[in-house]
Amino acid sequence: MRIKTGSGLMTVLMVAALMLAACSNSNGSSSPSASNPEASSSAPASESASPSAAEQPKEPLGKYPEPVTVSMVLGARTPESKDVPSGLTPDQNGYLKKLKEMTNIEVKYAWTVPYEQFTQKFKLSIASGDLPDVMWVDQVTFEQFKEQGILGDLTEAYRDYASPTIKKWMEFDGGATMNMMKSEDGKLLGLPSYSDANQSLQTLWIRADWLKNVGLEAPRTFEELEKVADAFAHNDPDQDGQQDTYGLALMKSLNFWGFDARGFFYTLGAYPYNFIPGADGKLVAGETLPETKDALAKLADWYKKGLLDKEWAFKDENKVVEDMIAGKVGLSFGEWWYPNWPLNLVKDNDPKAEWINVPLPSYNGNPGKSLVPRARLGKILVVNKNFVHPEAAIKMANFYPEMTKKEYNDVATPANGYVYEWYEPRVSNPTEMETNYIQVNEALKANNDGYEFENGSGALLYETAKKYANGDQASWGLTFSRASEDGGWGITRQVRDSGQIVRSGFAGPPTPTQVEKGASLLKLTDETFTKIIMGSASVDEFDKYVEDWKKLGGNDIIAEVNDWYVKNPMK
Ligand SMILES: [Ca+2]
Repeated sequence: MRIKTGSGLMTVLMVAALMLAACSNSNGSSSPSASNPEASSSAPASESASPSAAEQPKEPLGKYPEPVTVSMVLGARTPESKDVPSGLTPDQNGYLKKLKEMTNIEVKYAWTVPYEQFTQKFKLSIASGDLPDVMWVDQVTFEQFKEQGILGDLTEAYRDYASPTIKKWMEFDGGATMNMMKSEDGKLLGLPSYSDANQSLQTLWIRADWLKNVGLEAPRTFEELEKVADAFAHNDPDQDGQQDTYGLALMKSLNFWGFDARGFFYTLGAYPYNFIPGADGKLVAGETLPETKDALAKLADWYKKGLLDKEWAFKDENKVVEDMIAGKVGLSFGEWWYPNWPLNLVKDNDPKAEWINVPLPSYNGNPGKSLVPRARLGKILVVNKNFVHPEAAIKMANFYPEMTKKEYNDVATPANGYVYEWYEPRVSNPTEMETNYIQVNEALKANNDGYEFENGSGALLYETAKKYANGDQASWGLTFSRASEDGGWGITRQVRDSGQIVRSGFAGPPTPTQVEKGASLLKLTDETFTKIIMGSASVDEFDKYVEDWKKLGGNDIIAEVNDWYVKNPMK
């Protein structure tokens, strides 16, 4: 155990820790600080002499003997629950009262504003240099603060105080996201909230009842996929005697969050809109590669053959979803969550509709590999370098998951003034999807109603899956997205475990050239790709596009993302 002797930690706790370290740690090299005169002299004698203080262990939710004030700022969302007592203000939040009771941490807001005004107000604080002790920031702000040397070191506070739960969450992706929060000399400058990047993995959703009607199997190759799309467009898969269906759901943005072309591109080994490691280890822009040209040629061919909706370039996600619900399309690339929306609505509208989920087909003998982003990063917990209690920030992060435990279910309610929307930092649980999946399937196989689920959402999912097994169709969406072995998450984790994925390499904030020219380059990309697919530009326009893209800022962006990549290598 190494003991920090720098500024700020010379408190009662520190002294307690030093004494503990001196007592319990026989590794002589690691405890010179225990006898460091600076350490003992900088702590007020009256406090350090207190026996109760000396017994303070480094506990994730350990209570300070004296109140510790933490300044923060808040953009307060309107609470979702109508049960929150009217007139309650953020400083009266039940979570803050409980935090004080449990840890003696007293949050004081320098200011609070409605959520919509936060960014503007916070910019003013940054400009004036008047920053609070603990902050919950986005990645752009994090990088800016890091650059400006504003951030305090959380390395030891994390090591000594992070709860087993928080540590488990941080280690879930092998520490990859947390490593992005480190300074070049390895100091931890932020605690990230992130979700499982595999949630972005692309699979293929197909109407199995239509497959049966046209006499085909679920496609395993691109050629088979094309046959299915052709049959869905031309062979009356819904058997109503009308030519009223098309082959593949596709919305106007090729790179979106659903019903877009990502899965099609990935099937063909093309990764436009992403930076992926090239043959020489450097990152390359997927939109400039020959695989993307090939995929665009295929899409143009599908369009020409009538496998795509003629109107696809004018349809947003809502229009495409309308088509799915109306039974006009039975094939869509997408993520694990589709059954929960909108496929459940398709079934509501047509009880015969039966959806299955399969991995991306292979192409030219190569398995389809979905892109998985390097990170799905949310907010980041940081402390001001002038803040003397960085461990208090870690305790505050430990506190929220603690409050989600069963024993607090009846206490931490909106009616009691507990407003989760106002409590920061709220680090999200990246393991929830996978843990729930594993535990629910264990419980289902053992038919064990007494199973101790780690998450409340796991218990709920188990109940829902049982209802579905007993014939409740309304429970299909939740069950088939999150629990079924052949459903959304079931197939996603199968693909994950098979290793048939490609990781994007860049997960930094927008680079300077991206900020300046990214939007116009994106417009160039979208317009060119759309024209090629619609046949109003030839596929060979692609070569000219690549030249233009690079000249108009793309080359600078590639250089910048590689600069970031060198500093943030993938393990
Ligand atoms: Ca028809």
